[in-house]
Amino acid sequence: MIDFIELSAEVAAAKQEKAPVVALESTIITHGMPYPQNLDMARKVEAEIRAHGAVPATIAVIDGKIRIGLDDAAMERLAKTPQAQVMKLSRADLAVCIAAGRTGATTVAATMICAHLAGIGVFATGGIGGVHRGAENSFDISADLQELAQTPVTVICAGAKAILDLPKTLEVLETLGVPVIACGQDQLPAFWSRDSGLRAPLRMDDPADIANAAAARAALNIPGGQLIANPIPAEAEIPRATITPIIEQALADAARHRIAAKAVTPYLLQRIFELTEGRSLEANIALVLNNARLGAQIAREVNKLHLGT
Ligand code: PSU
Ligand code: MN
Repeated sequence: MIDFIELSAEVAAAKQEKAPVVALESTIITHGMPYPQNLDMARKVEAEIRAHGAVPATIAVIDGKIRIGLDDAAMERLAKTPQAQVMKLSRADLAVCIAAGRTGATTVAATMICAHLAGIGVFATGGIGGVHRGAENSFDISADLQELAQTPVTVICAGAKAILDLPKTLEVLETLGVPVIACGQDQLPAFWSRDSGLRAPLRMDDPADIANAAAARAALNIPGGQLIANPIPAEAEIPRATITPIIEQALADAARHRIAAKAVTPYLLQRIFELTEGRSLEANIALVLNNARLGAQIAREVNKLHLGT
């Protein structure tokens, strides 16, 4: 393997034993949540995956090395580092961060690239990037969508946030040939809310079916991954009617402060956290844990296919 990739002892042992592994991103830690809740979330998500029979691999670039699986010290260091001091890495930035020996947190796109390099096919997160509202003027479309089109990793999320333009995000995913598969319901979930008001293009409720779909895609030689949209648990959701005006307010504030490019998503998340007095963060943590659980189940099914059991 390329010498700037380092597997943690736990992940290396899992690979050796052919145990199921679930990748996790680090931008959610550095740019998605405040300290100390981010660190607490990162530890709980890993514990949840272990409790469901898989091995977690949180991915980040630390001092120019891609780390697949972080020990607690690295996790804590990352969680405490101010946003301005850690690069937010997407496909465009990964190689530069490594060459410069810097530290960066991987977005969905960069985590998919690193997971695939390490032979990990399942990745659980909160929300993916997508087509931003007003993209017809700003051209702000997350590189996460392109990555899903080309890198064979199954990504479990809770839908896309309503800070994005959800119909446009679905259209771009369809154009790129990315299967968007709702789990447990017909509707596309919208991150903090269970229902976006849009029907998901596809639905699969059984982790074994989701694993089979990934295998069939590979057998057909179709590049790219799958996006699994897993609704937030009912008891943790913020209903759409409650969150909609808050999102509108946060978007208006972002426009007023001329927030652009990579800063948009972190700004909106922080603003919504303030406007909901922390409730958005509680919901965010609940949905990530829920996705970690489903990720572990899917990884176990994928593993059975590989082992032929
Ligand atoms: N959505 C969230 N929390 C996050 C992100 C998205 O609910 O932390 C992060 C993810 O890492 C995602 C990235 O890949 O933001 C997308 O950023 P951009 O829109 O700049 O591509
Ligand atoms: Mn963007």
